[in-house]
Amino acid sequence: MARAKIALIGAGMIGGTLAHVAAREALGDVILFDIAEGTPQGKALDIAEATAVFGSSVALKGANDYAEIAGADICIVTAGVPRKPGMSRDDLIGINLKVMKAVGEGIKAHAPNAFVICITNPLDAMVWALQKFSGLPKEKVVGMAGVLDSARFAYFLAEKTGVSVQDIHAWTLGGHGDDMVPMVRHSTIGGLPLPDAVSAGFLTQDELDAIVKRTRGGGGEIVALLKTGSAFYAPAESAIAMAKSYLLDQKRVLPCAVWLSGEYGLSDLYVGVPALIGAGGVEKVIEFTTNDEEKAMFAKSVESVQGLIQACKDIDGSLA
Ligand code: A3D
Repeated sequence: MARAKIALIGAGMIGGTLAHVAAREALGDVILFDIAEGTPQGKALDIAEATAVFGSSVALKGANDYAEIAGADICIVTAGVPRKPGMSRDDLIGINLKVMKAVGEGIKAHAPNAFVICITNPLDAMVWALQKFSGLPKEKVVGMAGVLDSARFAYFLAEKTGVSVQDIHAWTLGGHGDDMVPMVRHSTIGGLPLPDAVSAGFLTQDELDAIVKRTRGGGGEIVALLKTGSAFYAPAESAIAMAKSYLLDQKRVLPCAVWLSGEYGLSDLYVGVPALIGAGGVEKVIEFTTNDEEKAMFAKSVESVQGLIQACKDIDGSLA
């Protein structure tokens, strides 16, 4: 069977990390695409030389021409600009919306059968716009944010309780903004929902509240430390988990920004919910039961996403 073709649109910090991980895991041949001349070629060559050390038979190539992504099985989009300290994700909308238009048209022309994972911020609005610009089926276009936000939540819980991160299952839903919704009742430590883990003495309620707050600001914490860009290792790993679920038909249930058509009482927008990812793309949306407090937090987060989508429509009339 032919190797999968993985197109990485954007060869910056996340794109380069994606290429490295995809090559190490031998997920398929990698095309690194960017508008910057030399960057994708240099990173592809560097990683290709490393394959001789870690022993992987995949091919890597850098490109500045969309024709090179022809027939890609999967496209992971990080093209655009990241945050600098003091910026919110929403401040990126003007620049990154134009980038999504170019990327969407490139994918439509050359890789219309691909499964597309968008990472560019502000995530929920950019994946919405990318689906519109590309015209690809909605179940084949998803956004990566929930896997990362949930990983941060799980890591902070592991760090505080001393329980292996492997036995912590955390869920974060809603938009990828500071009002995202860490799902305390649905997240578990060794199978115990977090309220029960508090009762059992794994951590105090105050510690749990602080972790929820830290999770919401997790991206900003890294931006403040790095000063020149945003997180890239954990975002790349998160997108790889989604890509593997599609390429290997693993049917994992992962929190992703997906198109909703009635689920959670919402339609016509992308927002983070648990979704089953398999060879068909988004094969099912899982609806968590939510109490009044969770519903209110989710509604607030959705309101922010709707505001960003409206801003996209205001900027680009073709989206209205
Ligand atoms: P960076 O290292 O700047 O890479 C972005 C790359 O995009 C650069 O190499 C640019 O040359 C390239 N680029 C710009 N315009 C175009 C274009 N029109 N076509 C093709 N390539 C282009 O950024 P990064 O890799 O650190 O981050 C990429 C994006 O991911 C940013 O928007 C971040 O905000 C976002 N991000 C999202 C998350 C989520 O969880 C959703 C996490 C971290 C970063």
